[in-house]
Amino acid sequence: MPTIIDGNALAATIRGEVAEKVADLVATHGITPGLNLLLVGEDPASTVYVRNKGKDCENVGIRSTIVRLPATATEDEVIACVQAWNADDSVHGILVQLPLPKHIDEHRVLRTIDPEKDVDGFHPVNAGKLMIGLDGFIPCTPYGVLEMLTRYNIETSGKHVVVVGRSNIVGKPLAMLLAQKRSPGNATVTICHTGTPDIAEHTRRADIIVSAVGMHGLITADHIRDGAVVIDVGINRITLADGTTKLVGDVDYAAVAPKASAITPVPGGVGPMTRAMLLQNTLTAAIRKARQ
Ligand code: BQF
Repeated sequence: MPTIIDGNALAATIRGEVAEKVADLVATHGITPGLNLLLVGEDPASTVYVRNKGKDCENVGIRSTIVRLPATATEDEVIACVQAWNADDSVHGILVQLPLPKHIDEHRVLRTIDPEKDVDGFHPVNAGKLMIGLDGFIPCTPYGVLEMLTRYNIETSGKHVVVVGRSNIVGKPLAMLLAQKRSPGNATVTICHTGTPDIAEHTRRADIIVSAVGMHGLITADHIRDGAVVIDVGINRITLADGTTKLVGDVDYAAVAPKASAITPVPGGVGPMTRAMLLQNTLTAAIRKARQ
């Protein structure tokens, strides 16, 4: 059976490391890192995500403030909130929970965030820095995947990675990061997406498969070559026959795990790492500010 990559345990380790460094920053500079989170509307999943991110902050000594605006808030109201936080020196990180209601231009909102406070790494400046290998902020999910590969000593150099999914949040940045000449990285990267006629044809040749699509059962045993590493970024809520719901990934875990050399579960895989790397990015933002 494969190595189960334990995202909960790894995230707990990272939270511990962040907590120590936060305490250090408080002791040496009198600076408490602060994260402000904006939630627009009442999407149940988003509400839970934001609440958990706030709790995570509390657990490591990062100050957090959650502001909720109604789904009817205007784009200008959202922008005004971000601008106020840009101007506030006690706010080191700004997170606008996505997705935003349809009448709000997401790109315009993300462009408004000060790139040095952009702990989600979604500002075009940080996307551009990532693309050319400069230190900006790496989006939390790709960052979490890199940490999983590093801390489980999974070699990427010279390997063939197939990323399924091309979102700006996961697929595209992760593919770029893994192709770069550094560690982890230096991989040959293939990106598959909805325009790929036969995804399995590509994934069967992969040493490492990352699926970030959001489609339960997309990756089956037939997609995997023996001994591949499987990273499941998908988070899908499905309803069982008895009416209860559960979280599953993109990967048919029961069928794929026996063929894999290492695999991430859902829940308890990449998801907790996403949350942990937000704390790391917020700490980094505060440290960079302290050094200015
Ligand atoms: C787990 C997210 C889609 C759209 C917007 C742990 C999270 C999820 C799962 C979590 C996600 C997904 C987040 C698990 C944050 C990841 O144990 O499997 C943690 O909190 N996530 C988000 O903030 O916005 C999203 C997915």
